[in-house]
Amino acid sequence: MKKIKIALSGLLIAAAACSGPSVEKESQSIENKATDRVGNPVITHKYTADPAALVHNDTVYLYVGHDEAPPRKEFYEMHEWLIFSSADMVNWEERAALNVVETFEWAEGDAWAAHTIEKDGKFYWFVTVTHKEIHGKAIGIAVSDTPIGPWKDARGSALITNDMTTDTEISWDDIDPAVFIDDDGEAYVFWGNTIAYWAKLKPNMTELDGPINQIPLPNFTEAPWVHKKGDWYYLSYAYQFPEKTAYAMSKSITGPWEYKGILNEVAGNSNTNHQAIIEFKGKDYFIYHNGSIPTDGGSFRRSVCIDYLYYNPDGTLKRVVMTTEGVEPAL
Ligand code: FUB
Repeated sequence: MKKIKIALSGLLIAAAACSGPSVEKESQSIENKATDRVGNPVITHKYTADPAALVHNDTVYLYVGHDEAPPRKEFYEMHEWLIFSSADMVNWEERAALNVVETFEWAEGDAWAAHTIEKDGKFYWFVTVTHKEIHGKAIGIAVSDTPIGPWKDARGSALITNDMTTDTEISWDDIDPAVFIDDDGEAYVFWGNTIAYWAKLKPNMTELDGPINQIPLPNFTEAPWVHKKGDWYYLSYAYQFPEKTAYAMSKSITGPWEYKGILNEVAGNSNTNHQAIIEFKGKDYFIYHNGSIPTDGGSFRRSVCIDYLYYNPDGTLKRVVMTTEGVEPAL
């Protein structure tokens, strides 16, 4: 057991050490002392990927894709999403699953990245799937009265399909929805691969309310996530490939967005990097995935990890330090 811990620690320390520009020492409270705590990955009995987190009633709900990881397959095999919950960011309980083809009649599989958000007492789970009839990936929505279900298809059809975005030849540009509700109650969906898109949502959360817009972001690959802290809006995203996480800031949800640099380095042996950012009980968290479960973890056998996120006084973000220890229980 000890050997496994040392190997895992080495992998993550190596990932952090590759981080190029130095991390400001005073900003990070990584204690350089021996500890037995192995907090990351936070879930170890299943592979989990593409985390999205929702804070509701003093509980954090984590919505993840499930890498099925059949032997020898080196691509994504994902049929369902899973829900975990925690009251302290450390102890996670598996609560429910949502299967693509059982939920969306118009979809044929591929439970890629998703995001759940609450509005007026209903929970909307925006998901990426493969469309049965319209070539390419598509975005659908499941709805529930609780954060864990039961869920049903909110529209009976896709919200966004590949034929609605024609500026790129690829068929997987309509993936990775991230939804944001602004202080005035207006809702927006961000998504994309290669091109970053956004559109306003109608108050019912299940229809677009206006055109599909593009956001110029350097080296945008996928995985947008939008959050707000104080007066600043943050748009983080997967950058280049293999993916780092970069971010931009704006004073308005509709932009313009100013690129601010790298937020997280390549996450060990995973070529994708998919983040969620939340504040919970007074602390800020960066939730992501890597491939660090011994011995088969990797790009298609991913696992969710959690580390702290820190802000500079001017609102910019300090670079994330990925750790083996993870976070302390939130009180
Ligand atoms: O998990 C499948 C895809 O890999 C996601 O949609 C992307 O964000 C990347 O993590």
